Parts: sequence; C-alpha cells; structure tokens
Amino acid sequence: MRSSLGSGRSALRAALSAVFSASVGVLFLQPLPVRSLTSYANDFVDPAYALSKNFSNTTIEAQATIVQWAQDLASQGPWTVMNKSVTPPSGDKHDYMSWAPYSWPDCSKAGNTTELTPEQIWTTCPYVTKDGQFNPDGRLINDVGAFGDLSDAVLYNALAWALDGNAVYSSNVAKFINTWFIDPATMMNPNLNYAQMARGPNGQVGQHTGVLDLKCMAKLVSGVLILREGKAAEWTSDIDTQLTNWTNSYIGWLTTAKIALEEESATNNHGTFYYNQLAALQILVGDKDGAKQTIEKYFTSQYKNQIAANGDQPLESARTRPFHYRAYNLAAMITNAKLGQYVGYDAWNLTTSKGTTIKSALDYAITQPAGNEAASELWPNVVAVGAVYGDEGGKYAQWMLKNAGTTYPEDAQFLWNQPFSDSGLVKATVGNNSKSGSTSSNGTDSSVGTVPDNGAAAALGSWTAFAAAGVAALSLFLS
Ligand SMILES: *[C@@H]1O[C@H](CO)[C@@H](O)[C@H](O)[C@H]1NC(C)=O
Ligand SMILES: *[C@@H]1O[C@H](CO)[C@@H](O)[C@H](O)[C@H]1NC(C)=O
Ligand SMILES: *[C@@H]1O[C@H](CO)[C@@H](O)[C@H](O)[C@H]1NC(C)=O
Ligand SMILES: *[C@@H]1O[C@H](CO)[C@@H](O)[C@H](O)[C@H]1NC(C)=O
Ligand SMILES: *[C@@H]1O[C@H](CO)[C@@H](O)[C@H](O)[C@H]1NC(C)=O
Ligand SMILES: *[C@@H]1O[C@H](CO)[C@@H](O)[C@H](O)[C@H]1NC(C)=O
Ligand SMILES: *[C@@H]1O[C@H](CO)[C@@H](O)[C@H](O)[C@H]1NC(C)=O
Ligand SMILES: CC(=O)N[C@H]1CO[C@H](CO)[C@@H](O)[C@@H]1O
Repeated sequence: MRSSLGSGRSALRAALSAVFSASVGVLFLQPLPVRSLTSYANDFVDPAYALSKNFSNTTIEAQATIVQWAQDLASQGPWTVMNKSVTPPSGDKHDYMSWAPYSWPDCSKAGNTTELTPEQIWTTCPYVTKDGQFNPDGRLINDVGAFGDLSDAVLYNALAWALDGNAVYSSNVAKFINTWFIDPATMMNPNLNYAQMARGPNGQVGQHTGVLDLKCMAKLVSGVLILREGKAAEWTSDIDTQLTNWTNSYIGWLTTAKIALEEESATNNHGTFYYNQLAALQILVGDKDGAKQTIEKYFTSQYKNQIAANGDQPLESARTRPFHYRAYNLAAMITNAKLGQYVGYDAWNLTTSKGTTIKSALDYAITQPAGNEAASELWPNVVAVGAVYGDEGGKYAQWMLKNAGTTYPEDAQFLWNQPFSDSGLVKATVGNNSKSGSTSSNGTDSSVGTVPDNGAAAALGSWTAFAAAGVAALSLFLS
C-alpha cells in the first residue's frame, strides 16, 4: 500500500473513478470516509513527537484523517501571491495583499453620477468598518486563503511523511515552500505592507491587523521542522538555506515595520497571534533564545490582562462573535504555550493578574453556549488542555462526547494532543467498512501504532470530501 500513491495522481484518480462508476468495487461503495478539512485557528506540533511515532493506538483514526487531509490539500497546490488578479499599490504582485475583512464602501456621498466600476469604488468611496460582517469582495484577492491552505498543506504533508515515510508527501512540502517563498518567479516579498489594506480615498495602505494574516506560520514551521529533523531527502540543504534566508528578512520586517509593531502591542487576540508567528519563525532560523524571549514577553505582558477572575476573556467577549473570539484567542494562547514548551519556557501554569491560567479560560469557554457560531472551534482547545493539564474525572472527554460527538477521535489534532481519552470509541479492528476508512489493520492491535497508508479507499474518499474542503476555513481568517 505504501507506494500506491507514489506517482500518477491523475491516473489513479481516473482509475478509481472508473472503478466507482462501473460499480465493480463493492468495497468502495460502502460509506466512504468523508472528512472535510477543518483548518484550526493555529497550532504547533512538536517535531520530536511526530517523528517518535510513539503514538497511542487510539490515534489511528486521527492518523488516517491526517493522510487524507494531506492528499486533499496537496491536490490544490502549489500556492503563490502571483495568483491574485489585483495588483497592489506598489505595482508589484510579489507583495502580499489583502483587504480589511469587515470594511464596507459608502458611496452615498462619493459624488458619483454614473455606475462606478469596482476599481472606482475601491479608491473613491469612503469605507466604514462593520465588526464581524465579512465583505465578500475581500476574496477577490485571496492571498490570505492561499497562505492558510499552504500552511495546512505543509503541516499535514509533513505529518503524513512522518507517519509512513512516503516521499510524495515530503516532495509536496518542498514544492509548496519553493513556490511561495523561493522561486524568483512566484515568491512573496518578505513584508506585509499591503495586508488588510484599507480602501477608499485615504486608504491604499496595509494595517496592523493584517499581520494576523500570516499567523499560521506556526503550523508551517511545525511541518518544516519535521522534515528537517527527520532528515527527509526531499528537504534539501539548499531549500532549507533559502527559506531561512527569506525568514531572516521577514523577521526583520516583523520586528521593525510600524504596522508590525502596532500589532505586537495589540491587547487582544491580534497581539497573542503576533507572538505565535514571531516565535515560530525564530525557531525556524535557529534562534531558540530569541523565541524564548518572545514567548516570555507575551506571558508577562498581554497575557496578564486577557483572562478575568471567572475565566472569561473580556477583550474577546466584547466582540460581535464572542464564542468564536474566545476560542480563537485560546488557540493562540495554547500555541504560545506549546512554542514555549518547545524552547524550554513552561507557561502552562503561569497566572494572569487575576490569578487565572489558560485552563481557567478553557473552563469558562466550555460553559458558554455557541449560539449560531461554530461550536467546533473550541474542540481542539478542549483536547489540548485535557492533554496538558490532565482530565480529572473525565470531564473534558465527556464534554467532547456530548458536544463533538462520537467522531471526535478522528479529528487530526487528536494525534498530537495526547494523552486524551478516546472514550472507547476507537475500535481495534479497523476493517474494510470502517468509518475511519483505513483498510489495513497491521499495527492497530499493539499499544503503539502508526496508520498504514490507507491508499485507494482513502484516496477515493478524499475526492468526495474535496469539494467541501476549504469552506470550513473561512471564519478562521477573520478578526
Ligand atoms: C512513549 O509514550 C509513552 C506514553 O506517552 C511514554 O510513557 C513513553 O515514555 C514514550 N516512549 C518513548 C521512547 O518516548
Ligand atoms: C488562483 O486564483 C483562482 C481565481 O481567483 C482561484 O480559483 C484558484 O483557486 C487560485 N489557485 C490557488 C492555488 O490558490
Ligand atoms: C453611484 O450613483 C449611481 C447613480 O446615482 C447609483 O445608481 C449607484 O448606486 C451609486 N453607487 C455606486 C457604487 O455605483
Ligand atoms: C535572501 O533573501 C533576500 C530577500 O528575500 C533576497 O533578496 C536574496 O536574494 C536572498 N539571498 C539568497 C542567497 O538567497
Ligand atoms: C502545574 O502545576 C501543578 C502543581 O504544581 C503541577 O502538578 C502540574 O504538573 C503543572 N502543570 C503543568 C502543565 O506544568
Ligand atoms: C490498544 O491496545 C490495547 C492494549 O494492547 C488494546 O486493549 C486495545 O484494544 C487497542 N485499541 C485499539 C484501538 O487498537
Ligand atoms: C506489519 O508491518 C510490519 C512492518 O511493516 C511487518 O514487519 C509485519 O510483517 C506486518 N505484519 C502483518 C501481519 O502484515
Ligand atoms: C473487519 C470488517 O469489517 N471486515 C468485513 C470486511 O468485509 C467483509 C465483506 O463485506 C465482511 O464480511 C467483514 O466482516
């Protein structure tokens, strides 16, 4: 099974479609595994854990999910800032660009006498902010979505490589990194001067909120570290050197540009995510001391005022979508603590000025109703906190069972947020008709296990899941 996906993806796809439409393969007509991508707000995976393969056997379904997401995402790449159809004010498409997401034009006083073209609207109408209301025309320029997909693709392809050693996955990572950061024809310039750009007559410049667009550098760095430390042959010293060079330039921008420094001092999730990004990149370039200082700075500044005595996060609860923002900032706090742990700075028990911890914030968040917001945003946080602080009385596992349902051990993050109970849901026999889609049971009955490359069945399932993938990601970019 291992190398069945090694080459000729489209040929495989065609072959599988033929099998499917001819109804020859009853096996494939069983309920197909459909796990559409959930793009977590952010995360950091310790490469040593991923490479150890010392996984609980209850993570086999999460492993299968990771392989599937790696394949789904890879089929969409590579990604580049050159793909956008609008050119930034600099005239250079290599500059990253996005528009402020909650910004809407007010053309009522623009003095227009005829219908305005989109370009005229963007430059002549004043824009007003409507918090939480996403202006859909923002996606005409989708550098932010492209980077989000890139960071997930790098993370899951690196993890899939760690799981089964298939060079297809490590080659994917090398190709995607090369396209976004290195190839002179397609590379992104190392700045965010036009991120979450304001529009209108006084706009045309980036804003500090746009620094958030690249927060998922923490995921991307996790993937790169896995290949680097795992000595993947496809991760060459040349690409490593060039990515490090790019990152050093970008860290220069991130630590000196006016809007970057404004973002660093943001009191809410924007500040929290800034530290995710900077610390991860410092780790990437080998500056562990710098990363440690960065994480320490967060936990001795913003963090101090982010969690109230009752565990609420007042700066997030005050927003239009409080459930989302609480989960969002929690993900960023957890990522900072994981990065801290990686560089030898234990932040899990550090208290805020109100004596509260990350666990307090989670314990409050799980008591709050999601209303019409996406409840799933909180799930990775619950599992992460349960894994780190322990799950006394099984409270968190029971919460997951009640709120996330019986498929929660299939979620990718269940692999790296361990130990966490599977509530007995993962069955030792992973058969041909299982909900996990794994078709081999080799290794599943030992106390440690890695997923077999689930090959054809999962590949076919991934095409059906493909259309749904990506949609889930939308709300995660907003803040
Ligand atoms: C493997 O994981 C188990 C459970 O987390 C741990 O107790 C053990 O020390 C690990 N073994 C190695 C070699 O890392
Ligand atoms: C490139 O842009 C097109 C049109 O906007 C979009 O449909 C496509 O998904 C983009 N490709 C990637 C890889 O981002
Ligand atoms: C501009 O003016 C025209 C005519 O008065 C009007 O129909 C239109 O809605 C205005 N706004 C835009 C964005 O074109
Ligand atoms: C290092 O990165 C900078 C900025 O992206 C670029 O101009 C330069 O050519 C790179 N140098 C090497 C040796 O790759
Ligand atoms: C937090 O502190 C308690 C009590 O000192 C300790 O038992 C626990 O291991 C600490 N947790 C973490 C995650 O450091
Ligand atoms: C995991 O290993 C334990 C102990 O060997 C076994 O009882 C259990 O059935 C296994 N579970 C799975 C899902 O393989
Ligand atoms: C399971 O896989 C291992 C390692 O790939 C192999 O040595 C072993 O023979 C396999 N066992 C079965 C029952 O297929
Ligand atoms: C483990 C498992 O589910 N095995 C099943 C595989 O498919 C055959 C034929 O459908 C079943 O008889 C097995 O029970």
